Amino acid sequence: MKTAIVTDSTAYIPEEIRIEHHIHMIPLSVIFGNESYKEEVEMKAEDFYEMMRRQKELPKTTQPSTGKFVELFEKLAKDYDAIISIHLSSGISGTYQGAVTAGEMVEGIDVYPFDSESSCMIQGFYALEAAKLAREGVNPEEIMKRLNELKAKSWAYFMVDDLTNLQKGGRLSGASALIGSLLQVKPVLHFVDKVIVPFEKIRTKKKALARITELFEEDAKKGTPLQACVIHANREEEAKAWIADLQEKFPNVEFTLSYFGPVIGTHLGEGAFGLGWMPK
Ligand code: MYR
Repeated sequence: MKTAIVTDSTAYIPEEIRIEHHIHMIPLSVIFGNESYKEEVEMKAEDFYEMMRRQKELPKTTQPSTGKFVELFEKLAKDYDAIISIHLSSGISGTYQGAVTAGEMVEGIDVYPFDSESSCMIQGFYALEAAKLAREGVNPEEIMKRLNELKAKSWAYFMVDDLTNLQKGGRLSGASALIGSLLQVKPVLHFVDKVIVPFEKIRTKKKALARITELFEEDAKKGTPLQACVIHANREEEAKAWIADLQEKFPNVEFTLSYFGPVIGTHLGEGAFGLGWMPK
């Protein structure tokens, strides 16, 4: 049984790692005015933040079309028996639904869409785990079971420098009065039932990062071996310093440095940070 692993660009798995693990990637796009760029292919994070800073209008983002999914799945059907397609939360993007619809349209291959209910490197960890199991010849149902087990024990908290982008892009859920009261602070955010909601109202960035570290610590001290990722929106040096600090406190945890690329960066804005983790 040969299973292909597909994920979308918002997992932000670097190209060389995708190639090494035979992970197929379908890009979402970011749109500036009339120009659309496939992220990770035509637009990299390095260029994106500078471009966003220069524009008055916020860029927009789009999911891959169902046609692009069909094209990819039909190509994979020539070499594989099944596909596991791992995507950003269905509560913030139609990408997962695109994979579901295309999976129903394509013949000759079984497609198993997986809703990460999160995004970024958390989604990347699922794709890497699925790729490892597929390489070992584990069947797709078992791989899906493992991914669902990991999902039940995975966490992600993040903070943005400014809530405006999230609010304007319509990706912040919760009572509007509460959201209004958050605009001047640095709330910690997380996913609940696939959508982004405020977790706690925190006044400063320093305190927000400390609170996220504390939430991680509560889980890490239970002793389950963990893998974790620190994710940043164009703040690599600060993210590296945070990882160094975390690594010193939690020497048994495997930390990965990752980034919010153009599509997620459009909604979170520059200066956002996140910490995600799950069992190893
Ligand atoms: C689309 O246009 O379909 C893409 C919409 C993407 C919305 C992104 C919202 C922010 C996600 C934050 C993820 C943080 C994970 C740690």
